Amino acid sequence: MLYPVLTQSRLLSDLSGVWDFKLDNGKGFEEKWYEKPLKDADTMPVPASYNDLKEGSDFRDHYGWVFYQRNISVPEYVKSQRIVLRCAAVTHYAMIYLNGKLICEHKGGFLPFEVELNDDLQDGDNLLTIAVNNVIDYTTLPVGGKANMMSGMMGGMGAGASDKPQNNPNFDFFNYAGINRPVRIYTTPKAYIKDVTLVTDIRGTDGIVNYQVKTSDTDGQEVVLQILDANGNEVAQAKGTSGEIVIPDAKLWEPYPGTPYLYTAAVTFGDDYYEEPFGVRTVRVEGTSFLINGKPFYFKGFGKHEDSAFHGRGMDVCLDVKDVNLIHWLHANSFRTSHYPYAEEMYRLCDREGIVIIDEVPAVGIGAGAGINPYETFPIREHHEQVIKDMIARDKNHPCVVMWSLGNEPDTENFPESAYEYWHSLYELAHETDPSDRPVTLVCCQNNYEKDIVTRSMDVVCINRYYGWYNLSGDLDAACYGLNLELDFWEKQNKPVMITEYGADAVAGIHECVPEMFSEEFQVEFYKRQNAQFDKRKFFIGEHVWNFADFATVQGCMRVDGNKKGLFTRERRPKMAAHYFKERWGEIPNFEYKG
Ligand code: BDP
Repeated sequence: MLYPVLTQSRLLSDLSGVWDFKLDNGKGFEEKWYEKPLKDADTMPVPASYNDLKEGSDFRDHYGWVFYQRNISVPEYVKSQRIVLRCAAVTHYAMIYLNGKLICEHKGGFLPFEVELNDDLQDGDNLLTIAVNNVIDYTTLPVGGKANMMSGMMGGMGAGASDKPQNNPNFDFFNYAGINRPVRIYTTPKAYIKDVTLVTDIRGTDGIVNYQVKTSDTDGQEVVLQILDANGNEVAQAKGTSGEIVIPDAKLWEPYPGTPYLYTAAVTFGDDYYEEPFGVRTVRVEGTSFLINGKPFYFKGFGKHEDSAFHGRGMDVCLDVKDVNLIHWLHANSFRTSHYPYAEEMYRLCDREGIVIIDEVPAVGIGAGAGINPYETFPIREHHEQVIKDMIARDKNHPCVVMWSLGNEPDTENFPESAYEYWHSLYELAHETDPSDRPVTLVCCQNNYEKDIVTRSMDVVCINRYYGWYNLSGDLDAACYGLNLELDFWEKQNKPVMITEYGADAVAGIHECVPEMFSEEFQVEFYKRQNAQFDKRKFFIGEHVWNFADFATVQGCMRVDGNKKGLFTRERRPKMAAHYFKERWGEIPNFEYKG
């Protein structure tokens, strides 16, 4: 799906601002709140999560529907155009009404969807209502469970004490909800460019671009695709809906501090014109190496979250720019969009800034506990397939995206055959769907890796490990011993292996002479000791720290004011471990680290 841009043929209007808002009291649909202006409406910014913006647990812990509302009107002179309403992400379920009529529904909180307005727009003001549901359960991604996972031991004892419905995330991040990303209106001519796909390759010093343009009409107008360099000069051109273009002496897209050079594919179809930035680069797994432009790459970075004060999970380009700058400051080169696809603006930024992304769908929490096979009890396969397809459709042209992650920490140990059947078919789907056929992975949790037959079947083995924290807590000698036992196992699999999560909570400002858990010193020691083990292994292709910054999560007895495993605090102040990694990563090149 194309990102909405302002061009010579397309008008773009951003509906960000303060909207009317109301929490559903159980009567919203019965009383048809979407038909009239909301009574006693609250104010609410868009885009943002609503949870932290008004005081009281009715907001923070609201369960169910909320209603957002505003008027929209479009000038007469655009009515000859196709007028599209596009939501970049509504978390987790959206119903859109225009003048009281339901015009669109969408499931899934992290990917865009759109609807044409032409047939429903009236002259003058139109009442736009977006009803949003935040309920997570066995049918949604991410998955909600029967009990609050973070409450751990207490969950069982308290169960049934309250009949108030509440969300119980099967995952460790706050279930921020609302209109988390921009709502925009854009126009196109009636005959328009539907999609552009760009697959790049390198032949000698030339860049090869295999392109495909989908249009609304198949006859009549011709498609022209020009390749523009970074100065806007045409370097190649082709006609027709698909073909191969050669860019002589192409400049490659390389991760920073290399040059992340971007070209633009300028597409003309009749009256429509669209511009898609892209980079010429290749990605491939060979033996135990992950190759970018044919050279073995070493991942230095983190799992992140979209998370900040006030905004919750609301899109915040200011924070994105700050984070990317901190990534550069640390000499890191990559991150995983744990545990859901991020806002499109972040990928566009990373294309420009040369940051490498592992792009993850919101499949987190696929495990139901003792004796229950999630693959038989969770009706999620169809939705999971849909989000994989939608994520790839959205992100396929980004040079920054080098690998797809099908999910985070599912049960792969208790029902190994079911898990294999489930995940391997999704692995094949992702390969079939991506025109660039990027590597595909699944991020696996600390488990009995000898029983797990899925993780080893991925293109890259991605492991989350908490030796020295959740197990062998505080004992770093034992942690290194356990880690090495496991690395010996992986060595025999002849696959590239990276750690996608490892870390220790550190409360900023807690210091100890002898490194003890929760101190900043322990966090540094934890990383120093384990990194030394990774450095000895040639097949080990990367280290992603958990987490880039402290983040909000559901309350529970294992969390003090959120998850504190960040290298930075939630306000982006560096802990000692940030300084440690800055030094370490400053010495590790992007390429050929392991020879
Ligand atoms: C891992 C999860 C991650 C958690 C982390 C932790 O993948 O979402 O936040 O553990 O416990 O298991 O800090």
